[in-house]
Amino acid sequence: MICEKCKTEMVRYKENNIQGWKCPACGNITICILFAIILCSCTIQNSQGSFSDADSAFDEFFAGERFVLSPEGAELRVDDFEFDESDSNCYRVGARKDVDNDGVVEQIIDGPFSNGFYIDYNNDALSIFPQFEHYGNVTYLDYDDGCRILYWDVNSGIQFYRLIKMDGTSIAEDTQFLYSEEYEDGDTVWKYRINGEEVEEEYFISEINRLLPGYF
Ligand SMILES: [Ca+2]
Repeated sequence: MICEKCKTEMVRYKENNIQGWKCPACGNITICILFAIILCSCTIQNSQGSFSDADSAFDEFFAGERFVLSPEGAELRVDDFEFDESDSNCYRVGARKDVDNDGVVEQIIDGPFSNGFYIDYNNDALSIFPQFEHYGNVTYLDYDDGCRILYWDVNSGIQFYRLIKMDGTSIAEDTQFLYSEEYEDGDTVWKYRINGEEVEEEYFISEINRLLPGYF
């Protein structure tokens, strides 16, 4: 590097944590301030867990270089999962998106069938989420105010939906909708429940449309 002031060849300069180039002729020091800013920037990103940190960690998991903690605390490697993009019985690599709304991407794993989970990156460790009870199918929905996780199960006599909004590792919103066919006094009737409490059909529909706009 050439000194901008006197055009002399500069030499490497290092003092404490500051590095750069110093001109042996005029004493001009360059780069060191910029370098200090870069160091500072990297430290901030690492402490929060940046997108690139998470991406690298997921890549290392798929390369077999990292384990992921199961909800039970087991250290699982990629070989502990059977991945096959063409087989619905197997796990499939899904999208990377900010499922838990903390500003850092998660790795979604789809399958088997319509099930799935996501891998969270936090404090340089990978963990499987959800760590709460998991129902059947899972869908990830993007809304203006953040991602929602929808667990759902539908068969002839029951429709179940659990809508969750995560705030990092904690649950910010959790609503369960149950629409089921039941026998009552010898007749078959449909019952509507929100978080276990029976409600009127009209209210049930308005709430499910309010919390899942555009879904049905
Ligand atoms: Ca996240």
